[in-house]
Amino acid sequence: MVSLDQLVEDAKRDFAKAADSAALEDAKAQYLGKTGMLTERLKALGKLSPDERKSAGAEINLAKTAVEDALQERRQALAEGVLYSRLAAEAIDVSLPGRGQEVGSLHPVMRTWERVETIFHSIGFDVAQGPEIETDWFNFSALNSPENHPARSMQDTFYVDCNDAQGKPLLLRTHTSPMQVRYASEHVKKYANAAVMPPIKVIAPGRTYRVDSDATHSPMFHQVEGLWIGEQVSFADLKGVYTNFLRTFFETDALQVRFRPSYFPFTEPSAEIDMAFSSGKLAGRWLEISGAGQVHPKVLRNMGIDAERYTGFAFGSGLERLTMLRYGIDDLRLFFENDLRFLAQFSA
Ligand code: 2U9
Repeated sequence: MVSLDQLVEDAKRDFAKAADSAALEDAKAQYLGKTGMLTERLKALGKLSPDERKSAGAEINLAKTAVEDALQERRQALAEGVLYSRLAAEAIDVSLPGRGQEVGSLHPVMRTWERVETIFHSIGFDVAQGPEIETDWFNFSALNSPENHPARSMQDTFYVDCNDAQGKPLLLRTHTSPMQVRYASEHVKKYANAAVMPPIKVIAPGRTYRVDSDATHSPMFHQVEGLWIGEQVSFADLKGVYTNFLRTFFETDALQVRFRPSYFPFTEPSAEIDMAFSSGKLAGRWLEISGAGQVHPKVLRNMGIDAERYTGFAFGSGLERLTMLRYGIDDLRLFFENDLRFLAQFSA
């Protein structure tokens, strides 16, 4: 039978040989397990006399403690080995350039949208909201748009395969005017019993749709329209409000503005509004920017307004056009390509 010292040495050697914790536990079983060598020796103590048992027991327990210490030490060494190899495998190369966190920004057309709202809000205009899928009444008929007008044809308007209560197909709104018709009609109902109807002052910005797609037209585009109706609201007011809007929007009092006679079914008289910068690449060139006019009496009546008592003006402008002129953008398609090299230039 080997000596206890030899047994302890053997255990230490076997533990050191164990390459992982499973092998180590196997080695442990040979010494400390139920039938392990040290366990067997402890069991054999029973056959000794009480005196012999005491000293032999003490020696075996010393050896057992030594084996247990060696086991514990090896367990810790193996665990550290596992940890270190994991740390080495998962090492982060802190010298790599970071992925960065890019900051998003508003689309340039949305910046214009918000800018227009801020300007008109500052002179007391409300902002209307409304559906993009409209009825024939709100989009065309209420606005005095003739039954045979080309805007109403399948080639010019996106129709939806679904009829309204009048049996007419729903459509994607071709301008933001229906929002103002809805707004004004609600306003009239709200003040039906008042002695005087407070003025209607509202702008309607939003997405609009037309069957049109080329370098200068997109099937979806943005408009902002405005409406001011009250007692004695005149064409002179239109000229003042709109000229001031343009000068504020483009941040120059040197901007020239002119009103040229035109025609729209919903306004009478009607005008095209042109503007000219006084400096820069486009200096001195008249640029068409908006349409406008005094709201047609028929349109006023369609909204439930007494056209003898109240008058007012309306205007309409493309948000893409305002944006292109403000930032010097020369191609409409840039707005819809989602190219970050373009969009990131508006992230200020
Ligand atoms: C109501 C009554 C009248 C809105 C108006 C225009 C003139 C106009 C175009 C400008 C460029 C559309 O985006 S564009 O192609 N718009 O010229 N729009 S007056 O007239 C209204 C609106 C609502 C109740």
